[in-house]
Amino acid sequence: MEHRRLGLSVLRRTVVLSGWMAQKLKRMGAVNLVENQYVAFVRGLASRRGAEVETARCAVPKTESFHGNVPAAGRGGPVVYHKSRMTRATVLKQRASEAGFDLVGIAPLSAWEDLGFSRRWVEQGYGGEMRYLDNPKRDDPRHILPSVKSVVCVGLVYNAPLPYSTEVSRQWSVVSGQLPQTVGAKARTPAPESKISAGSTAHQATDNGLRAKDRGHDSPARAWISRYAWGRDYHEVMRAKLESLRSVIEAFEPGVETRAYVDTGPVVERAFARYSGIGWTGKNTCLINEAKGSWFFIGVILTSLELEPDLPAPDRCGSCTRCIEACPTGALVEPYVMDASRCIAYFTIELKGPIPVEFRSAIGSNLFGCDICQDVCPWNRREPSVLGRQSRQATTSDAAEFQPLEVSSPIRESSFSLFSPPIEDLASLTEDDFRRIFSHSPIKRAKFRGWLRNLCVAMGNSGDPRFVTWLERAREHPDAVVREHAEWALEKLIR
Ligand code: B12
Ligand code: SF4
Ligand code: SF4
Repeated sequence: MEHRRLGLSVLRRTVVLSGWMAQKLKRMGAVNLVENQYVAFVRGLASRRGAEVETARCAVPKTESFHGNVPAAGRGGPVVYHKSRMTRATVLKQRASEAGFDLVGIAPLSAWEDLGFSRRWVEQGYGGEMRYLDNPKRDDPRHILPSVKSVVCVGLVYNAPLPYSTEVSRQWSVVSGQLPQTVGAKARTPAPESKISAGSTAHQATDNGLRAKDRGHDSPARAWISRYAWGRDYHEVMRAKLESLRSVIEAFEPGVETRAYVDTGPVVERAFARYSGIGWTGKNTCLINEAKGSWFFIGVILTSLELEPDLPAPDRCGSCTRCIEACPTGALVEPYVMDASRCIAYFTIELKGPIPVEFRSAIGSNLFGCDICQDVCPWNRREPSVLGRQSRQATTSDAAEFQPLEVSSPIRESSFSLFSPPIEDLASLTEDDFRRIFSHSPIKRAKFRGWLRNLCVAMGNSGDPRFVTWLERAREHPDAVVREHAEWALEKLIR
C-alpha cells in the first residue's frame, strides 16, 4: 500500500522516466510494464483535480504484471501504456463517450474464474429453463472469435428519473393512497431511505398483498413494469451505438476482427464487464459502478486487437445485505449468487410455462421484470449522500428512448404510461395492440400469452374484486397456462 502511494506520487510528478526509474517502479509494483517502449500515462489524483494528463516516455523491460488504476472507469492512478496502445485505448474511450455510452473499459481475456463460476452455476440448475445458458460457447470467447485478444465493454444508463418500485408502493400505501399520475413529470420526492427498514422484506415494503379496501376502492390497482423495459428495446438502442464503436476499432488496423453483442450472443457479459473495470459484481449479482449505480445496460465488443486492459473495480458492497433481505422470493441464495429459477424477472420474462404456485403471491404487482434488489441498493440512492468524501447519487437518464412509453388507453379517452400503469388499462389491450405497442419494447419477449399469465398473477395479488369479470373470461382462454393462472387469481380474489 505504501509502495502504491509512493509510486503514485512519483508518477504524478513524472516528466521523464529513465530506465532506472522504471525498474524501481516495477519493483514497487506501481506500474504495468509490457513491452520495450512505454509511455507513462498518468492521471491519478491530478485528473480528479482537473489537471492536464502528464505523459512521459520510458524504456523498460518486458513483464507480465499489471497494477494501478485506470482513468477510463472513473478512477485515477498510475498506468503505463505502450504508446500505440494508449492512443488506441484513449481514442476508443473518447469515441465511446461521443457515441453516448456512460461507461467504457477494456477487459483482457482473463475472466476465466467468472466463466468457470458461470458454468458451475448453470450445472447447479440455477438457470432454470434458460437453455441458451448451456451453450458451451459461453465458456470461452475464442469459440466465437478465435483471434480475440480484448473485450471492449460499455455501459449505457437507462435510469429514467422516476420513483423506484419500493418508493411508489410506499407512497401508495403510506402517504396518500395515490400514485404519481403524470409520467415524464418530475419524480416525487421519494420516501426517505431510512423508512425502508433494512430488515423488512420487499414483500412487506411493496404493495404485495395490499387489498383494495386498504388502498381505497377508487385508486386503480397498478402493476410494476421493470425500469429497463419502460422505453425502447435496449438491444436496438445499444446496437446502433455499438456499431459505430465497432467501426472505430476496425479502422485501427486492416484485418481487425470484431464481434459486438448486447445480450444477443453466447457471451457472459457481466464477467467481461467486471474485468473491464466498469463496475463490480454486487451481492444482487448486478454490475454496479461506484459513480453511476447499477441501472445500466452492458454491451461488449470482442476484438482481435490487443488493447491495453483496465483493472477490475473493487467490490464496494461491504457488509451491506439489503438486496438479499429485500428479495421477495429468496432468489439471492447467498451473496453474489442468484438462483434465477426463483427470480421474478425469470418468472415474468423468461419462463414460458406456468409460474410455480408457491412463488405467485410473492411476485406481487411485478408484471414484467423486477427492480427490487436494485431499488434498495445504496449505490442507487436518489438523494446525494456523503460516503467518504464524495457526494453520491445514481445517475439518471433523460434519453427519450428510456422514458416510459405513453400508450393510448383502449378503454378511456386518455393515455397511460408504462410507469406504474393501471392493471385495468393493460388488461384491455388486445393481442394486436400488444404486438403493435410493444414491437420496439423489451416487453415483446414475454409474448401475449406470457403477458396474460402475468396479468392474472398481478390481478390475483391486487385484492381488487373488479378484476373478477376479466379473470372469468381469461378462464376460458384457449391457452392452458392462461386458464390455470386465471383460476388461481380468481381463487385468491374471492377466497
Ligand atoms: C440470464 C440473464 C438474466 C436472468 C438471470 C440473472 C442472473 N443474475 O444470472 C434473469 C432473467 C433473472 C435476469 C434478470 C435481470 N437482468 Co439479465 N441477463 C441475463 C443474461 C442473458 C445472462 C446472465 C448470466 O450469464 N447469468 C449467469 C450468472 C452466473 O452470471 P452473472 O450473473 O452475469 O455473473 C457473472 C459475474 O458477475 C461473476 N460472478 C457473479 N457472482 C460471482 C461469484 C463468484 C464467487 C465469482 C468467482 C464470480 C461471480 O461471474 C458470473 C459469470 O461470469 C445477461 C446478458 C448476457 N448475455 O450476459 C443479462 C444481464 C445480466 N441482465 C441484465 C439486466 C438489466 C437484468 C435485470 C435488471 C432486468 C430486470 N429488471 O428484470 C434483472 C436483474 C436481476 C439481477 N439481480 O441480476 C443486464 C445487467 C446489467 C447490470 N448492470 O448488471 C445484462 C448484462 C443484459 C445487458 N446486456 O445489459 N437476467
Ligand atoms: S430481481 Fe427481484 S426477484 Fe430477482 S433477485 Fe432481484 S429482488 Fe429478487
Ligand atoms: S444492496 Fe448492498 S449488498 Fe446488495 S448489491 Fe447493493 S451494496 Fe451490495
